[in-house]
Amino acid sequence: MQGTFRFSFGPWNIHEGADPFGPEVRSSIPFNEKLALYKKLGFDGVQFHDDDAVPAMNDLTPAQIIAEAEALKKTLDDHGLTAEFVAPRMWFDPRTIDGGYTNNCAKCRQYALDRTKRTVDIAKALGTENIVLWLAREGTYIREAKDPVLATERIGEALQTILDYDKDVRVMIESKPNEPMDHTYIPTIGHAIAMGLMTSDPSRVGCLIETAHALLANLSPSDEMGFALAHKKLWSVHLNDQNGLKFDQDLTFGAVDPRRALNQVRVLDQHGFGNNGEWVGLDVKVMRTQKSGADLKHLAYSRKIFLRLLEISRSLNDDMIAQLVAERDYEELNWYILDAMLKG
Ligand code: XLS
Ligand code: MG
Repeated sequence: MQGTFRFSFGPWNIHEGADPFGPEVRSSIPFNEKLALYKKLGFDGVQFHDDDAVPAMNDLTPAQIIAEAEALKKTLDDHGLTAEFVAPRMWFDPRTIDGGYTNNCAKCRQYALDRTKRTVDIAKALGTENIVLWLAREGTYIREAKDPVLATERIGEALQTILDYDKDVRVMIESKPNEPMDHTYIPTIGHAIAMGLMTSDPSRVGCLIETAHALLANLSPSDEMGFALAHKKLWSVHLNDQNGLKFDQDLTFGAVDPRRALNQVRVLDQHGFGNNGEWVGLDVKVMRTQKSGADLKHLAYSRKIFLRLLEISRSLNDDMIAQLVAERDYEELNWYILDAMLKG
């Protein structure tokens, strides 16, 4: 079996110019100009946060939000682009700094649920049924601040609210163990998949795996993908790279460990990822000091590296691999893979 690959990214992957520790290093690119760049970079899909699509949504009525999203759908059509998913960006709102669905304050939790319903409205208007939940602040800085049982139940109830709100919507949970919180409640993809079981319709709850998030949990991204594929739950990916256990770096795919990247491409390809319309998302950030004019290369090169690794993976001789595995000659298999990569 082989996969079918088309690529997406979010407008946040073309970054504002400010280095958090220093002066502006490049100028910001307006949203509409970003849309015009997608095709040139080889991408057909756009991933959205709700307020990427409708920036002033907190000040608009539900009907106004839908009207703005419908206007954006026309712009996407003009550019020949497809919306892959919409995600509620709740971690910036003052009401959700201690979490949305797991906030200890009932009014704040209600805001989180209402906001998520608006996210679903935006998704529908943009022509997608996919909602991503990166549960950024659903966790704690100190364990005593929340009850973990209640918090888990509240995330389950939020999922149920989304599924009940729209009968076609599908939720992809994006796990991450830390940052911005010290610990989150959905740290790995096993946790994400288990959350679906707390709802009345687990078939509409899947997941999105981000390379860096798996690495921050000290796990193998390709094995995380394999686990989700075996459960038929891998509905999107955020490929990137990460240099050890630190903040979420979102480096160019394969930049730190090309072999680890090869194994992600390989598991996706060998298990038909994309054949049901899944997208390959590249959640990569420009390097902090990269100047204007050179600040799109992380996207183009991440895609190129994926395709180059795909060629290498497909050139590997499966019979030879099977024979080396049967002989338990893992050192020879190691050499075979490394040699292919160094030649490729
Ligand atoms: C975090 C993600 C995030 C989601 C959507 O790593 O990039 O923005 O994918 O909320
Ligand atoms: Mg991500």
